[in-house]
Amino acid sequence: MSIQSKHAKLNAWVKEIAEMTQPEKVVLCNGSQAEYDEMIKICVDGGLAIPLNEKKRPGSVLFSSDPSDVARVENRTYIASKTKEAAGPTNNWIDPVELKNTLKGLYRGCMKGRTMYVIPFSMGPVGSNIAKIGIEITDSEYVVANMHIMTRVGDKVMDVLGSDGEYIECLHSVGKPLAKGETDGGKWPCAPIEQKYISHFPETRQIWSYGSGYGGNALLGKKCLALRIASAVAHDEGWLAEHMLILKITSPAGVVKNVAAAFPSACGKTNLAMLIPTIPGWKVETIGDDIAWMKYGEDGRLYAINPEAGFFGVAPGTSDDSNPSAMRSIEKNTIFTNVGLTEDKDIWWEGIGYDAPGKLIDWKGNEWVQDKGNKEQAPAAHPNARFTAPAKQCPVIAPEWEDPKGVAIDAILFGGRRPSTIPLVHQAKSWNHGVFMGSIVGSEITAAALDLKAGTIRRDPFAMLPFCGYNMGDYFKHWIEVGKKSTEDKLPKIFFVNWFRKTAEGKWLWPGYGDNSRVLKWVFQQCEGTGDFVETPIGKMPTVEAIDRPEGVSAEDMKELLSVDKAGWLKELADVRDNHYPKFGDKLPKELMDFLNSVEKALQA
Ligand code: SAT
Ligand code: MN
Repeated sequence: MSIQSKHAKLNAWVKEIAEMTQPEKVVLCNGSQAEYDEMIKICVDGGLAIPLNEKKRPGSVLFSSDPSDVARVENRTYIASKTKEAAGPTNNWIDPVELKNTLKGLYRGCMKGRTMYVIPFSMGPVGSNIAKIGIEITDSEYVVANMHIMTRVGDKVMDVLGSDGEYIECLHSVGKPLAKGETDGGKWPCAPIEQKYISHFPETRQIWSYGSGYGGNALLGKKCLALRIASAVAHDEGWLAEHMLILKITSPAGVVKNVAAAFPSACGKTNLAMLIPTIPGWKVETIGDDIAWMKYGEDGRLYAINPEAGFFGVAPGTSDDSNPSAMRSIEKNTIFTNVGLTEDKDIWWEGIGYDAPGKLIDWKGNEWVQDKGNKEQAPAAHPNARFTAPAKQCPVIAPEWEDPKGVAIDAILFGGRRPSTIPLVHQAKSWNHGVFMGSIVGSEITAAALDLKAGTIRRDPFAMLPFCGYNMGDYFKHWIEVGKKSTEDKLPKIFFVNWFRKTAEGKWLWPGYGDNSRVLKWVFQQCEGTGDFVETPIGKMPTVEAIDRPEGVSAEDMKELLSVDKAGWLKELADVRDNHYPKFGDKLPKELMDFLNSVEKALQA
């Protein structure tokens, strides 16, 4: 069983995998609308998907996954480089030979009773010299349909691949073979947790994923290729593959700046990328909401592309208030996963901006009636429920979002959920100081990963902790090396933001969402050299008047948001010194230790 493409190496690989996994048949995906429709029809006919109300939500469907398969699984995610040192202290490592043996055991016969799909896809505009081609083999129609939205799939990719083009091998199975005559019976297919393996072989640029059908575990173009494998490629080739949104901001005078921003999963990257400014005359447009690939242009500036073609966004909390552009993006042709279903076959989730209209079916398939008095009520939508929507449906998508040369980046932001200590915004004094800031990012844990305790703070350097495909110490060094290839005047300015400050009583100090434009305005001004700022031990900070105060934020609050909490910072840095940096041993660049020492000293002065 194989395919008859022009690419002999691909044909041979497909044949080898088909022999191992033993599917019913093999299909080479062409990326057409008819193919997408057929995938959806197979899922609907099999009881895995529910078509939504054609009048309210045309072309859209709802999937509900198995309760064991609702998010990325970090403790089942592996970087299988030849040595443990190459994977580094922050990744799970297994010897690649051993892991391949284990996986081959699992893959043997795993597609029995299913169709094996071969998906040629491009991360980045097809044919762009920044783009990379992947081939995902999968036995999941859900994956094929999602890949159609999230990447560029099909014949046009095969054309670029030609007869000997390079591609990244991405092998995926849900890990649930079917016996003769057996069907899924409407149950989301996946393997038990201890059989899930999200495996990466950075040296041979391969991805082998087994046992999960959800999100980043299964849509292998996203975190697996565009971050874990791409970060390793970028390290070797001298560019950056980052967990960053890209936005374009235009001032009332018509001046444009492009901003890339790294936040851990489920910290509001999609909301920031689609922000509607609350300050008159300013405009924000979206280029990407999750991943940025950045390379130097001939002018010594960093240019970024969004390698994806869609949004895989967190549904709960998305509303006309928090993100009207996302709400417009998901009006049609959208795949919803693990949200609530209304009686008239529309979707609903916690924080959608209105009460549940009558009786729902929750994400687990049970009847659900909203009980607002009951704070303990289990939610109708899983907290990591998602929408998959084409980026081109976003009303604020920037015209240059598919420009193959990318956009020149003026500023890079780091951030996380930090209820205390970290001010609303501060700016690095230099590129390397910015690398120091990125290296100590910490955030309160969210629901985007299954196996972590929500609510506690963990260090998530550059928001890449679960996504860096090699030794994080080498990754820090790589950022420093990248900076050496240009000069401070051309490099993006680096900022650290925190929308998530709370008072001791637990009240938000900053309204966030559209009001974050006030911080972006200061970032813009700093790039222009027109912002008002003061030098502090932790970096440059806006004067209290430099940021327009939003309604509901008192002058007192503003002062607290923009002050340096010396005691808090000294505790923060002590934690970095005692618990974070030691993990990297002699891989920790000296430059970062120097910043730790000098910032600490300045705070003590
Ligand atoms: O499941 S994904 O990895 O695609 C989403 C996320 O964790 O950001
Ligand atoms: Mn993400």
